[in-house]
Amino acid sequence: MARKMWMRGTVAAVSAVAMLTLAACSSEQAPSGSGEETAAGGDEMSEGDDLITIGFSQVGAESGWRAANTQSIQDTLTEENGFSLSFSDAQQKQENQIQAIRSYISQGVDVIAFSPVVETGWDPVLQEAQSAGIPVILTDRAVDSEDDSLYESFIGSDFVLEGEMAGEWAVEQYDGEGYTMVELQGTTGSAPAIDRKEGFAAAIEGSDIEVVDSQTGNFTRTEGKQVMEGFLQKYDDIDLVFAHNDDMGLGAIEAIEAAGMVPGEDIKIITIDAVKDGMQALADGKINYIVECNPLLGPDLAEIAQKVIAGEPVEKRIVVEDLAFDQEAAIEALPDRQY
Ligand code: GYE
Repeated sequence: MARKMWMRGTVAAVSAVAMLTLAACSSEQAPSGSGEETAAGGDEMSEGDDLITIGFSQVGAESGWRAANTQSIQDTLTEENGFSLSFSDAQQKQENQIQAIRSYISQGVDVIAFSPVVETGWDPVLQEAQSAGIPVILTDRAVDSEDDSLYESFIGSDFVLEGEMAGEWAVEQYDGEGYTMVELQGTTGSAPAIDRKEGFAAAIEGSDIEVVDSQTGNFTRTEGKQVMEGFLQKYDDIDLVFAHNDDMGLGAIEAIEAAGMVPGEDIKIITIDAVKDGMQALADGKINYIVECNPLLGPDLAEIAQKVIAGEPVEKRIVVEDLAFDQEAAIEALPDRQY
């Protein structure tokens, strides 16, 4: 954790470098005669000018994971740590995110960060940010773009690996039983839905687990429940559910119980995230296995933003490491769980 601590003094120094760089840039581009003004402005830098202004466009508030992620970002990008944060919630809509990013560009923030709701369709707005000279940092979800110069860094988990870990455990536990499985997918077109599906499918290939249906529950508890209700009406022999996040798994538990069956026994459940409610359900035996997805991305984002502003090189991809839990491990981990 020491690596992720920073002090006010460091931030002030970093920002001073950034201000000087900016002053240098603007006096280069400014028409002759205006250089003085820039220099004078630099000398009169007030306390507030030390802060790195950052615009963050969040996906939404669809899950426990997202709540923990938002909290981490808001708790870290504080004035105390050298940031002035503008935060917006896109309610799971790409057009809202594009609008938020455009408004951060016109405000002229120092850095834009966002967690892209879906993978595709970002190039035009990222090019606008690039033309305005505003660096972009991606957190949590990736974009599918040919041009990786459009962002500085992408901080987040390896979702294919998460899907593989879930699938490998399913094979270890259930191969040979002729299980019938249904899948609750995350938001259509989002990186975690695409990658987790792919990783899981690859891991169960060659086993006798048969995926009979797969539909989106949009990463929410309500939609996870609705989709599971539909599955239960359609199929009377479901043995296993793979839900792309805890919340949809928790919705599935409600549907299974309402249908008079015992989740975790009659129908086994594997999910991803390992947020508190999911871990509690795992400890209670209602979920059978959870692969973690760490939502605490605030400290890494702060560190990368500071480096980018200071002109220091940053890694293009920062992979967040995830664990996995069975019932026993969940019982052990729960008391100290931060989210
Ligand atoms: O798993 C899910 C959330 O993008 C990793 O989004 C994130 C996913 C997370 O809604 O709960």
